[in-house]
Amino acid sequence: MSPAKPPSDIAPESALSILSADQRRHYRDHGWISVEGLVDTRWLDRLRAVTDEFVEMSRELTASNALFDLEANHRAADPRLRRLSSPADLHDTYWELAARSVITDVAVELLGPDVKFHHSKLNFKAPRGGEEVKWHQDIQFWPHTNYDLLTIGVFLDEVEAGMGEVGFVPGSHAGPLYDLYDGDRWVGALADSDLAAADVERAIYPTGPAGTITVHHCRTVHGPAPNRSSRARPLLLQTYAAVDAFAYTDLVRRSPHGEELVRGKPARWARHDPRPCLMPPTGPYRPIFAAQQREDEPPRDRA
Ligand SMILES: O=C(O)CCC(=O)C(=O)O
Repeated sequence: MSPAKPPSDIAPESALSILSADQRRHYRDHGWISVEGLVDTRWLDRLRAVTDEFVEMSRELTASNALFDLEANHRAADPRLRRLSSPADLHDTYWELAARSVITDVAVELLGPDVKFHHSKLNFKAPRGGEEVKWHQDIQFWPHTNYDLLTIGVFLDEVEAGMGEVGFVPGSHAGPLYDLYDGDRWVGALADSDLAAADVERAIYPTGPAGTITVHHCRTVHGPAPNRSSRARPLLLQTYAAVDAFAYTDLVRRSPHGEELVRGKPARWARHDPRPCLMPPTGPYRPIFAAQQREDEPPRDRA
């Protein structure tokens, strides 16, 4: 017999819980939460040191590649990165944060007890104009048999209003999935005509000191804002899945830690949510920024 879905009631918190029952309820009802200063200074120092090394490496590049997604005005003297792709596959420090830290505990408290890592990315949002990410939902980029996936963002530096903080539309995880195609073309963003229906005006934009985390559900509508400040806004994002959510695409199957179990036991049964999911086009991987800015064809992305 196939296992039943775990009850969605909020379990009482234990002495070891990272999140309070109220925070877990907020995530369930609103599809996002933020927790100020959760990641400690020791972690932040390690993460920043490794990140500085990757920024140094990017100086010699003149074009984006599989690891580094560069802004058009990236220069050796003034490195402007949009994204470092799959950091958890590139350095043990990022992987340790994803797999064995307070962040993993948060993923387990919201999805658990059995949880897989899916993928990670580090979005830099460079100062003075660092590129916006348009309104979107994540799951259409990497559809699964159900919707028990979430992404945890860690602020590597303080984020104040105007620094390109991400906005989340409360309750949108329980609403429709939007079409991220424009006609036949995958654009990875909601159509302008859907923005009113998605009520993006109601979005909440969490700010906070370095170490603050945001957690958003894979159906939550979230997006944009360019960085107008004079500081970069490095946001380290890691995505997790309940073990019985199985991917329909092979996006991370070749990445070293893609779909690796981080807590509990693997699943033998896939759990299927009856709600349909939009599929991204097949083809080579292309970063979200390129898709949304229509920098090139062909189409495919991991959000
Ligand atoms: O970095 C950001 O501002 C947004 C990130 C995001 O929504 C994404 O990469 O899916």
